Amino acid sequence: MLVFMNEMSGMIFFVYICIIVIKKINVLKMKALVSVIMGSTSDLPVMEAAFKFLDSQEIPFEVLALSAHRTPDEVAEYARNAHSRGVKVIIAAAGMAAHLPGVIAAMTPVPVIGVPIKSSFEGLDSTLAILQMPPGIPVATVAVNGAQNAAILAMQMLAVNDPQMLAKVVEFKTSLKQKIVKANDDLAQISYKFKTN
Ligand code: C2R
Repeated sequence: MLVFMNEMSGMIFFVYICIIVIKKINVLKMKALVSVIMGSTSDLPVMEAAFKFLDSQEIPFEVLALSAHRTPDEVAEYARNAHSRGVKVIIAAAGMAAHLPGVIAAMTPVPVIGVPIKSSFEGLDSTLAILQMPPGIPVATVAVNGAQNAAILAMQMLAVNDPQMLAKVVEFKTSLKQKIVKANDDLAQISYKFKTN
């Protein structure tokens, strides 16, 4: 009996490992719909909010470090080929003199969302560098360190042509409402002599 149970648990463990490996292989075979680029791995802690959101929505994404200043040739090659690799939206994050999103936008038909990273001057330098694009080359700019909003906007862009993605957007927006409903329930518990609700 004990031997049989040991064999069974071994078998279950083997099947479990197989499922994990197959899932991972399937993800590796997927084409990224969203490409997340950052000027440096020092931007990574901020950008993790975007990865978490895309992962939670099961949107295939890739992550790369590229710099218009330090790797201009690689940026050009990346930007010129992104659309033919199936990338639908690019999120580009950079701090300081943040030329990366604009340079990428100049070389791709794919919409670019810029995330200004707060690394100096409270992020004002990178915000202006990303936001103040000349006519003809727009970069959709989110708030300083607004990585999650960049990912949400990317999902909304994907939803334009995809009813399943649109359903995810609607579900996400509904979840935001629930948060405020709960907040008001919590606030109702706070009591003060002159508080009327
Ligand atoms: P390091 O921490 O590597 O010195 O980078 C990066 O995004 C980062 O926030 C400091 C900051 O420089 C930014 N960076 C850019 C570009 N490349 C790197 N703004 C670019 O090409 O625009």
